[in-house]
Amino acid sequence: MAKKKKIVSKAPVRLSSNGRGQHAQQSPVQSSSQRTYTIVDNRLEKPSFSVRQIRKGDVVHYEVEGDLSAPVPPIRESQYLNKQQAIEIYRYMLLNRRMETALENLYKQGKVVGGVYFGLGQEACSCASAYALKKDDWFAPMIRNQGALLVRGFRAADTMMQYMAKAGSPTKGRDGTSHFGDIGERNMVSPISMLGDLIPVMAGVALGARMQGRNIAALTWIGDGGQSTGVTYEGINFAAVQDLGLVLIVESNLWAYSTPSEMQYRIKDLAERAIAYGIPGVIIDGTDACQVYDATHEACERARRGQGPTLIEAKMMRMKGHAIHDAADYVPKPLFEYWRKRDPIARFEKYLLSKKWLTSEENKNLIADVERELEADRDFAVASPMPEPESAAGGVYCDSDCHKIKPKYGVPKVKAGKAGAVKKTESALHFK
Ligand SMILES: Cc1ncc(C[n+]2csc(CCOP(=O)(O)OP(=O)(O)O)c2C)c(N)n1
Ligand SMILES: [Mg+2]
Repeated sequence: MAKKKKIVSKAPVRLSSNGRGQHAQQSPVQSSSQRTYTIVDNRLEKPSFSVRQIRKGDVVHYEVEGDLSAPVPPIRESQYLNKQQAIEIYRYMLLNRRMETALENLYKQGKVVGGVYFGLGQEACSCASAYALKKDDWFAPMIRNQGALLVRGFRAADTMMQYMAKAGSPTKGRDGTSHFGDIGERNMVSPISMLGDLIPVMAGVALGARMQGRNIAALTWIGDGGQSTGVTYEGINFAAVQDLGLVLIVESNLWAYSTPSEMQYRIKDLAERAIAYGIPGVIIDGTDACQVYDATHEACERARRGQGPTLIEAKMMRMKGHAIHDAADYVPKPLFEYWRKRDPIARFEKYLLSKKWLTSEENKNLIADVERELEADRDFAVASPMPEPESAAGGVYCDSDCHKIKPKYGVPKVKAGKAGAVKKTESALHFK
């Protein structure tokens, strides 16, 4: 029998702009029918490395290849943030980090019921994006966005009590992690664990607002792994054809559980997916608070003008395991070292100091103030009671007169017509 010839792919490998290895497409034939698309890339550096899976028998590990020696880029000047806003974002980022450190300690003391999720290295992505929202906008956080809750008015004590299942927690002790919302005051849709499912829900929130005659921004986040789910496609596509104000931040943090992004998708950058939806796509450095704020602010403004959704890809790295149970031993150590140098808080602190928006004395006071707030919140959360057993039969959101949920804005006020700038006589839904 003829021996089978081993086929070796000679396709050239190109490095994507977050360093992911990728087989280049066949060289494009230049012709007048060639289409070109633009993805805005606001980053001041484009990392060039990729993660490769090495298999030895049944054992698999990952290695990183490429240039990991590049100097840390400066923070990009914001076109919109003033001194006071920038300092506020910095404070939220600090609070976000300290709160998660405290949660890790509470877990180790056996006070947490269940696991703990962290957004280490992603504080700029969570806090600076939520900061771009206005009062009437809506948001739906995922597990890495505990900082966004702080920006929207939750206290660190709320999240801590939630993890400890205390009676005073947002779910009155009925959930140990993040499954709570606030449709009354903070316009927050509860996280949904099924990855991607928040996207059509947030498109629906934007549609609901339009039916009331208003356009709003509806912000949510999705991981680089989660964005591959079918419902993500359906949700963005619906928002795109209806010009709904969905602002989707893809948290491109290089890992989904223990799977590197190289093994999750084949395109160069996830922002490119925007091309297929027919909406704007933007790449930003997710460790640069100014870039995060500016891109989200612009996307929110577009949303409020009724011009439809925007997809923002924030490049960064998940600096811990998936949750507290995961030591992330599979992540090549040099990757941690590379991204630790790009710590979003240290970078922003340096930026504020060098811009003289903060003196080192003011910085010291601000950090001490955050620590004081955090410690008070932690002590309050730890001392607060567990729920009474008999309360288990009660509702999560309703104390009495259970479960009548009143519509927040009333019934639809607009009728058939086109989307975009909404007038009383126009339709919320536009049919083509
Ligand atoms: C539809 C669906 N599939 C699988 C899971 C299990 N799951 C939860 S988180 C996770 C990894 C998510 O990775 P990514 O989206 O990159 O977010 P990251 O954890 O990196 O922030 C998986 C597979 C899920 N919750 N929902
Ligand atoms: Mg991920």
